[in-house]
Amino acid sequence: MKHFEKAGSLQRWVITLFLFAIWQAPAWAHAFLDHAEPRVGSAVAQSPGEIKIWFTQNIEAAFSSMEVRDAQGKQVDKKDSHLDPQSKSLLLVSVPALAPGTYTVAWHVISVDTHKTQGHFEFTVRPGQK
Ligand SMILES: [Cu+2]
Repeated sequence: MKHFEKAGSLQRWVITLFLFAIWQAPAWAHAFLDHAEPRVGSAVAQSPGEIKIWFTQNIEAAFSSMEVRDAQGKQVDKKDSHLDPQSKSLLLVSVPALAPGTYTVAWHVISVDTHKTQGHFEFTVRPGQK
């Protein structure tokens, strides 16, 4: 009896792993935020000049962009979001000197396999921050 219980739990484990693999597979082909500069949720002492987001895979320049909004929801970036010429997984946008406050970076991209993803994150400009 014990033997069968063991086999059963192993079987469940294998099935769980299998389902997880199937469920994960499409996500491997999507472009998600890998890391950003300024870092997601971080506070920086000075206005960054530009925002950079690295994605987990290459994205389509024509269908990918990001925008930066202040706490009032006003768009503050220079509307020049573009792919880095050297890296098709790095999206950039310029910003003027940002006043102290919290900013939201919203991005939506289409990866080279045509899948659409989007997201947003915040960072704060806080003079005196080390
Ligand atoms: Cu995909």
